[in-house]
Amino acid sequence: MAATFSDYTVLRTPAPLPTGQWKHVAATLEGATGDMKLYVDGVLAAQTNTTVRPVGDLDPAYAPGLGIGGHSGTYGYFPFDGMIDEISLYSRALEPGEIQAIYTAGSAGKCAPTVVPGVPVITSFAPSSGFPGSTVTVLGSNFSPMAASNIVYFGAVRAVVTAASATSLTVLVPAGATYGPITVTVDGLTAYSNAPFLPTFTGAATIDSSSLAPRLDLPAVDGPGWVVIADLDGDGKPDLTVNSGSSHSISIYRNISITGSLVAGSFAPRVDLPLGTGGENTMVAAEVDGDGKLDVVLVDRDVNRLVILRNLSTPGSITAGSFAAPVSLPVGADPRVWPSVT
Ligand SMILES: [Ca+2]
Ligand SMILES: [Ca+2]
Repeated sequence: MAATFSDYTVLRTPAPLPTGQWKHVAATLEGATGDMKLYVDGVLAAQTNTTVRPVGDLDPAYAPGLGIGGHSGTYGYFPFDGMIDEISLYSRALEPGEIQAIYTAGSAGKCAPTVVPGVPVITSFAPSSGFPGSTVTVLGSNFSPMAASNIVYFGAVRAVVTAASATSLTVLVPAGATYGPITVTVDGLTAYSNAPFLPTFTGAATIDSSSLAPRLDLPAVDGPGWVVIADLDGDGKPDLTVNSGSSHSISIYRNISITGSLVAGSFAPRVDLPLGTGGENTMVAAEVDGDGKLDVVLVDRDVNRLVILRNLSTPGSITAGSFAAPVSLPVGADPRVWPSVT
C-alpha cells in the first residue's frame, strides 16, 4: 500500500502462486505496528513490517490505488489476468486462526458467527456398560441436532453418533473405548458424564497364566514415567503417549495395529516431542480447545507449571509437527494428576 507513488512496501510470497487452480489469499496490515502478513490457503506465507504512513491515504491518480491482483511492468500497470471470487475487506487485521478458519470452511463460506446454543450438559446415559458396537443413549441438553456436530468420546476413542436431538444422542460404543466419563463436545464446549462408562468384552471369567499374550516391549527414551492411552490422531485406534521427566519430553507411539494382533510392528516409529526444561511430569489426554482432537496436558513438579500441547494432527499421521508448541502456565508447588481422573 502506498502513501505516495514512491512510498510503498512490497510483500511477496516466496514463490509465485500456481496457475490453473484456486488459491485462498489473505493479507493483513496491523495499523499500530506496521506488521504486514500474507497468507496462502490459510497458512502464513510471508511477513514484513512497514513504516509507510498513512496507509489509508490512497490516491486514485496512481492506479490501481487499493487493488487486488495486477502487477507493474516496465511499460506500466497490468491488471490481474484470472478469476477472483469472494472478496472481503475487514476493518481490522484478522488473527491467523480466523484466516485459517475461513480457508478451512471452504464452500461453507465466510464463517458467519454461529449462535452458541449454550453449555452442553449430560444428565444420564444408558446402559452404563456395553460391548463395542452396542448402542448407548446419552441424555442431556444443548446437544446439536446434527449428529456429526456432536463430538463424543468414550475415554480414549471417539464414538460415532447415529442420531441426535438437542436432548438426546444415540451413539455406538467404539472399539478401543476405555473406562471413564463419556464426553460430548458441541461448538467447542465439553460436557462430562458424572459417572464412568464401562466397556465390556466376552471373557472366560478366569485369569490365569494363559490369559495374556507374551509381554511386548517398546524402546523408550531415558526415564519413561507415565503413559496415557488415547487416540490422538483420530483414526479410531488408541495411541500410546509416554512422558519422560529425565529426558524432558513426551513420546507418542501411533497405533497401526490390525485387529487381533499386537506385536512390535503394531506401533509406528516413536515421535518424541521436547518439553524444554523441567522434570517430573504426570499427564492426561483431554479436549481443551474444543476442536474434537484430544490434547495433551502435563503437570511438571520440577518447575511447577502446567503444560498444554494442542493437538494439530490429522488422521493417520503423527509427526513432530502434529502438536503446537507447548504452552506453559505457572501453578502452585508440587502439582499432581492422579490416574483416577483420567
Ligand atoms: Ca490413533
Ligand atoms: Ca483439541
